[in-house]
Amino acid sequence: MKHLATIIIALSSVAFAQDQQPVNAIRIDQEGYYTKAPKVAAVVGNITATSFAIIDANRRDTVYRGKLSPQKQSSNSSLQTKLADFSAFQKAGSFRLIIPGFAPSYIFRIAGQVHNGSAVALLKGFYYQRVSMPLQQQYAGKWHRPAGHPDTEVLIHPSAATEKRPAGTAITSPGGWYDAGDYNKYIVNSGITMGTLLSAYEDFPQYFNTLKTNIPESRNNIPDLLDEALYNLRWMLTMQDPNDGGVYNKCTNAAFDGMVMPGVTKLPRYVVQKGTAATLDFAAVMAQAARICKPFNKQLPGLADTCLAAAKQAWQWALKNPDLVYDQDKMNTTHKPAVSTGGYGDRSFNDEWLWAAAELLITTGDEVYESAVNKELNSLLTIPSWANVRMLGYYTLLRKNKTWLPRHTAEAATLKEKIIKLADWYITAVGENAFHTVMGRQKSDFVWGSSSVAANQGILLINAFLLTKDKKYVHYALTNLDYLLGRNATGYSFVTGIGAYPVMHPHHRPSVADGIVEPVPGLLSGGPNPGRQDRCKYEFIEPETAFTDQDCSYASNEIAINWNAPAVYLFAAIEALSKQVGY
Ligand code: 9MR
Ligand code: 9MR
Repeated sequence: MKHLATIIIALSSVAFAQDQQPVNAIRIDQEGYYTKAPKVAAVVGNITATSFAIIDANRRDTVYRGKLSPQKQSSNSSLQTKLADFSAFQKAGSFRLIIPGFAPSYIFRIAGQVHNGSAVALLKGFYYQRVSMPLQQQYAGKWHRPAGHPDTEVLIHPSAATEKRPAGTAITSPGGWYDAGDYNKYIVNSGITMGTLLSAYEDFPQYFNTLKTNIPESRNNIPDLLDEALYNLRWMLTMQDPNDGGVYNKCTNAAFDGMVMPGVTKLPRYVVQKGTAATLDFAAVMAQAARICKPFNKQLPGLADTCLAAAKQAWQWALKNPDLVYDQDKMNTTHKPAVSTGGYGDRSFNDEWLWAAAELLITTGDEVYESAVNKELNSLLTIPSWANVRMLGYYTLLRKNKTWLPRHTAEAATLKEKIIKLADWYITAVGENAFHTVMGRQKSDFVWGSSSVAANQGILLINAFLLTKDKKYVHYALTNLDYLLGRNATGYSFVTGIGAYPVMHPHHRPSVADGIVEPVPGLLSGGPNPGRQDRCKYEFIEPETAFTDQDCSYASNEIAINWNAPAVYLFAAIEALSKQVGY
């Protein structure tokens, strides 16, 4: 304890002792911990200390002492850690964690609803991605900016030409969200993003009915989450060719814009080739949106019907074009201009069929969609990604509904069992994990957009909770929220604007070009990706450490709507459930 005493004395001086290295070795959830939830921190290094203490951030007295875990070897890097479990300390306030030989942790809060701030920020992140309207200061604060691309004159690319819409025809396709750090709009990626956000609403309507994000629509008697989603939904509707129901893969520049503010460049915008994945994802989103918009018919006259008609028309097109891959390289051999923006070139569509059929079935109750659902009930379960949306369909089938559940009790039971089994598989290794997170179950968790892997694992666990009411699943989901906010091998909070040490230089054109020190807030950085496809300089290259907070790093430090959406779901779900599970 002598060490501890020395540190406490050091803390009372103005600055922390300079010789305590390394800084930020104590990895905490930088936003904080719920008063009565499990609370864990990890300290990285070769650690001789065996104990830790929590001190009050203001009074600087010791309020809790605990024992560190034995040293752990991470299976995702050469890092070693010890864990500090202070779950038993259940007092609200502001604290630091101290360990002899290390600089004190950042200040963290212990409180109820401690993650409401980040849940709101992550949803607000979508507002900052809006394409065709000015972001006014009263909503956007210092990140206010003029409208980006108007997209009121978008050309039919030769790859998308039809008799009624020959190449060069101008259509209008305004609005929507920029996909990521780039300025293009992709239907496939909008699909999973919208499905995830709309599912968050369907699973936690009460929470979202009162959640405000200070957007221009905040007073219109529609939940802000839906208002935000509608901004993109209305764009998506423009991406369907009304003549045949097919959906264009994307609305895009021919090549990526430079690192400039949106709308500065005036280069032509195109819609390119229709595709099966895009059209089925579109059908799924429109079908789900139709049933969600229905009760808002007064505020949104006719929109539910429009969505449902669009979904059905898309489904019909897909039946006639069941295997149309978007192969950009191949397309570029026959059509000009060549297009080099994001491909999202999915090649297998069984999962999109299941998802679209499931959403259409639940919304309409129409048996024509049933066989397509039944065919796909026995597939392997995996957490979703832009190229694999099957799980979204499964979640929907099991969500409280009058259409499928009551008539398929046996199938539902099997599906439920499989989801729980997968959730259980994810949680079995947390005890050995060096950061005490579900994330990192496998090295392959660390891919391009690994932060969304963590968030989607969290969603799986939340669904396991919804199906079983077993609180342990929420506790485990929370470990991945902690991961995203700093209890990880990099030490960063991956959400811009949240925590003491958040990413500051995401590959996000507005954040690079706006001249403001802080990046646009509420955006989730992609996270460690040992693929390092951007060839920036990385100081660390192991699976869980291959991350660099530089704006050149689109492979580890871009932001994207399909990463923010599962984070919105995870953070909002845990906030929404926090009372029920006793946090
Ligand atoms: O900014 C682009 C980012 O959104 C993409 O994820 C990434 C991979 O497709 O490409 C980025 O654009 C880079 C381009 O591929 C190569 N020249 C530099 C561009 C900006 O860094
Ligand atoms: O998220 C996508 C990732 O799974 C792919 O490996 C990568 C390369 O094709 O592209 C990512 O998506 C990018 C898209 O192509 C363009 N906008 C930015 C997206 C995030 O980096």
